[in-house]
Amino acid sequence: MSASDRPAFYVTTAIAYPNGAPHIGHAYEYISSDALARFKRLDGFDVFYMTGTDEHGQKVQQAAKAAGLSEQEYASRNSDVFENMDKVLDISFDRFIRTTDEDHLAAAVALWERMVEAGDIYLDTYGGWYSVRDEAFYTEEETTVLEDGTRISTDTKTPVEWTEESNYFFRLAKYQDKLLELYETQPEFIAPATRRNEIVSYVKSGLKDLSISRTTFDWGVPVPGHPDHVMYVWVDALTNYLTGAGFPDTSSASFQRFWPADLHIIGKDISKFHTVYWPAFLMSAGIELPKRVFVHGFVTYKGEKMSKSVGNVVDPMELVETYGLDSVRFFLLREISYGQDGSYSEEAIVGRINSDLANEYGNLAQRCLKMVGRDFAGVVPTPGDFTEDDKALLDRANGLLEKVRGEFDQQQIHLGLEQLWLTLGETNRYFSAQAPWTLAKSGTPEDVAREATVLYVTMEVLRVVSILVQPVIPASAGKILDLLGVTDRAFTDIATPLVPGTALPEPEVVFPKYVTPKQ
Ligand code: ME8
Repeated sequence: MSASDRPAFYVTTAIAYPNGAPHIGHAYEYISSDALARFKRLDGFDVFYMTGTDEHGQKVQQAAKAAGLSEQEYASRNSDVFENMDKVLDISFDRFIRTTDEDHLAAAVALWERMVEAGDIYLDTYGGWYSVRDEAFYTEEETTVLEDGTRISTDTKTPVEWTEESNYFFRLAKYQDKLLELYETQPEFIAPATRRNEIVSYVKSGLKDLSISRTTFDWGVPVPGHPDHVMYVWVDALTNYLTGAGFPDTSSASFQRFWPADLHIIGKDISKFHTVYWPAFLMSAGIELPKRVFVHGFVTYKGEKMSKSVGNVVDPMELVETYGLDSVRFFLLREISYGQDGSYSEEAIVGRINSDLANEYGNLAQRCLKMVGRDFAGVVPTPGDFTEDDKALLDRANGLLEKVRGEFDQQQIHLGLEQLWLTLGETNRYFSAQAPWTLAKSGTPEDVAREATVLYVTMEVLRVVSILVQPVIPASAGKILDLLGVTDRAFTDIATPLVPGTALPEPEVVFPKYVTPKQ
């Protein structure tokens, strides 16, 4: 099927501030959205998956100054670090966007002009408590003064400074009712539901117009016609999702195909920007709204927030070095309920590697395939009639696609994995109960025929599970599929069972147990 025959699916991550090295929270967002993108591709969609870096604003400008580099140079260097990490993590992005890209500047200007045309932008003088770290203004009531006299944002604990300037404003208050109507009529617009409830009460409590330009620094997109102002970094940043689809050329094939975006994946600290400001900007500009914003939780280290000062910041590259890429990908997606906060620890990751990957999956494949090698000349054995137990297990495997798809379509990645591992658990119990090694030992023609059936059934379940787990652990699922002699790996191929007589490669261990090195 050519791309144009397949339904389109546009999924994005937040674009990171390249003002430092990527951390495990970034890696988590990329790995989880990558699993969702890969799932859709295998499920027959023409996927456009975008990630990138958010390079303008005071935060990046200050970091560049501190590093003694120009903003452009500094942003480029760090953006490359992010892009390189994506490659190490096997993130299957179709575009890595940078907000300094030429086409993005044109998109940001076009969005601004549309909001001006709608009469939603005006000039006013404004004073407020600005947090550079959050790139956000706070009202007096939203701040707290510490004992040493520093004022911070009560919510995010970041320092704020009184900032007064003549700014352009966006008529956000005007969109309050329209936004509430959106949440009401399209409840799936914000997920999980707890996040939607938070946003609904936030908007109900009243929206103020939003300051959307700055004159106190110049590292940003110049406001059209008023180059003494640069756009507020969030106006520029959010527009990246439109740029990716080909905006401002709304009649282009890509825009027609991929806009509105199907899914924005973001973390919980930026839900307001994506579910209040962003739809309001788009309503003003007369552009269709994205279909869904899914808000994931934060990754903590043993339940504690990671911070440079505490010294518990986990470098994702180091984790991959220690445990292997697929183990890290699997751990993050299986351990943490997607949409909630979750914690990382060495013990937890080793536990997942050894129980879920090495024992339940790898060892089952290894035991089964070794017997196929030894007793059936290394070709897929020919099954006899299926017993009730065989049929029950095969039916279960055949029903997996629908169940796992149901979970992935709601971004419940952990529950999709749960389905696969429940089935592996069931298959391990089946394998022990059928004891094919005893059948092999007896050696009678009936027992050997039965052994062939048991091994075939086990291989069939492994085939289906491996096809379905590819989005999460692409390389290792691929290796198991190689060992099973499976070349057709899309979800539509699940319906086509293994062909008896297919020659198999020499079995090998795909998931070794992790042994913690002695200190
Ligand atoms: O917010 N666990 O960039 P950013 C999980 N440039 N996710 C985390 C996390 C953690 N501990 N810490 C951060 C920005 N994140 C803006 C986005 S989008 C138009 C502009 C997530 O580098 C965070 O929630 O601070 C966000 O989704 C992403 O990492 C990038 O954060």
